[in-house]
Amino acid sequence: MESLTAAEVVGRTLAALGVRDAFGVLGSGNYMATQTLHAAGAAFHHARHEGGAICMADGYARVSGRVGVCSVHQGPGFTNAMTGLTEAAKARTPLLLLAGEAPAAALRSNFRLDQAALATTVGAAAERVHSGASAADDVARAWRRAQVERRPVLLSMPLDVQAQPAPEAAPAAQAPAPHVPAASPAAVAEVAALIAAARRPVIIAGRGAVLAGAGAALEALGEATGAVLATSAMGHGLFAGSPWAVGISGGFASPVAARLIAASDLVLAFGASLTRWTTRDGALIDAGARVVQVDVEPDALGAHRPVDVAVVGDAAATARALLDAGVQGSGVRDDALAAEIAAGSWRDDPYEDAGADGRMDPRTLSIALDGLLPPERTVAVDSGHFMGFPPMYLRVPDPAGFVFTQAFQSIGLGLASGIGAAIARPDRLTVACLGDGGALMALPELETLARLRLPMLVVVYDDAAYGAEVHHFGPQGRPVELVRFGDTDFAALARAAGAEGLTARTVEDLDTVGEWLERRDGPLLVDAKITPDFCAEWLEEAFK
Ligand SMILES: Cc1ncc(C[n+]2csc(CCOP(=O)(O)OP(=O)(O)O)c2C)c(N)n1
Repeated sequence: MESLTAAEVVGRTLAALGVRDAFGVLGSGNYMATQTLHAAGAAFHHARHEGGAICMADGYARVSGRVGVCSVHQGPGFTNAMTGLTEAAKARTPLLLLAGEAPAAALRSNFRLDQAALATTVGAAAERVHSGASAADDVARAWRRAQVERRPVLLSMPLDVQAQPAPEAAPAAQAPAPHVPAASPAAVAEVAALIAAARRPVIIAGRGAVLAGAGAALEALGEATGAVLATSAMGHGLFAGSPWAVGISGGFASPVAARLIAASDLVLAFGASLTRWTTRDGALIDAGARVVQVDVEPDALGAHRPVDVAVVGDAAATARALLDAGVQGSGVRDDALAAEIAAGSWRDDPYEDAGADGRMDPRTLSIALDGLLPPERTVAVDSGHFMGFPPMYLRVPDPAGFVFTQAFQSIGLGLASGIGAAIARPDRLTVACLGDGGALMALPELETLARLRLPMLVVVYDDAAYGAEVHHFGPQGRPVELVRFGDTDFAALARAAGAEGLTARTVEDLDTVGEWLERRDGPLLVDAKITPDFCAEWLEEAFK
């Protein structure tokens, strides 16, 4: 029998667990495990920075529902991945981060660092390959935790352990289906009573509802109660296509959505933590409204605002339990409401175009993109002032069509999470929407995008500034010259990296995107020059 090392068994076990794609940056500490995983059949997508690699695995997991896999070198390879790891932890992405590790006895190794402590500090779980004999089990345990606990798990591989002989991977046990707690009968009865008394209920579904696959159950609950349907920004797309869906609740809510949500007398939050962003600092929840919050995590209940009924339960299982209990509500879903909702999107909302001097109004740009791009799309969005425009104006087919890396509110994660999403869903056009600041922070992955020849669209909302900061401090009368930059030629940067580049100063300039859509033979970056002067209302409100 062929003799294997622990590192090889790690790779083989991951392949046996069904890993099809892995992302990472190779160094000596993760070389053997990754090479073996690749040799056993998984594609390896090499990033140029570990910060990109981890976001690729995160984006991949978000749109595919599979566990994302990222592989990095020990020490600096691992620390480079920290921001993306934190985002994945806060967004509850099931992900395995494979990392080399200095041997336990190498106390003065340059690479030495308490990786497990760092991982757990940011909300990931930490596991280790303990010995050659246990390597296969160690991998299977880390994998299971990622799935069951819906979070990233670091699997550290000490270099000395990697070299130990190890028994061939036993056929790895697939992780059991995650445990889904339903609400208790008492909680169901309490919520049912509130529903019976409500006249204008609204269901607000968040990322927990997306992770629970609760869309159909919540739509059925909406049917039974007459509720208006909304999502948090993180749940965007969950009710796509429903005539009773008003879109996103919070700062991104259209005037019609805001009116209907604020007029509700019962808020049913499923897997949504009702942050200040989702409630528009509380303004979208009427003072007399009753609030029910359903979440699998007890500590999420009431964390951002008081709730009348706090229910520990999975969003889908709890919605089904309510339906099984025969809940009935008296919300009115009539033709007038349907017509108001149908005509109430942001795209229908009139505005005065603020474009000037060869720079577009970001709303006009977004509406043009929505009309141009095929409906089967994945929209990945970075952070910054611009980040409201894509969710407000670009439709998505379902929640897997929307990757919103805002759990940690870091800029610079959007390009790489888009790359991961594009690899996971080649059947859809991925469009990564970035600010110029976030794009420059992610620049190494422009080379990855070009090298992998991904047929992906990158749109840079380029205001030549850290717009969020300009709009934050400018109105306070503070100087903002430190956060305004000279013009960056992103089209030239794209071409230098091996992608196509286009500079767009008007909507007509986007005609080239239409031509590219016909062939999609590689990535296209659009440097969309937008006016730095227009500030989105949601940001203005937030900074007041
Ligand atoms: C990693 C990180 N650094 C700094 C910030 C603070 N920050 C928030 S928005 C922003 C500006 C982003 O600029 P850009 O990407 O151009 O988007 P814009 O705001 O102009 O739309 C900054 C620096 C952050 N959120 N994350």
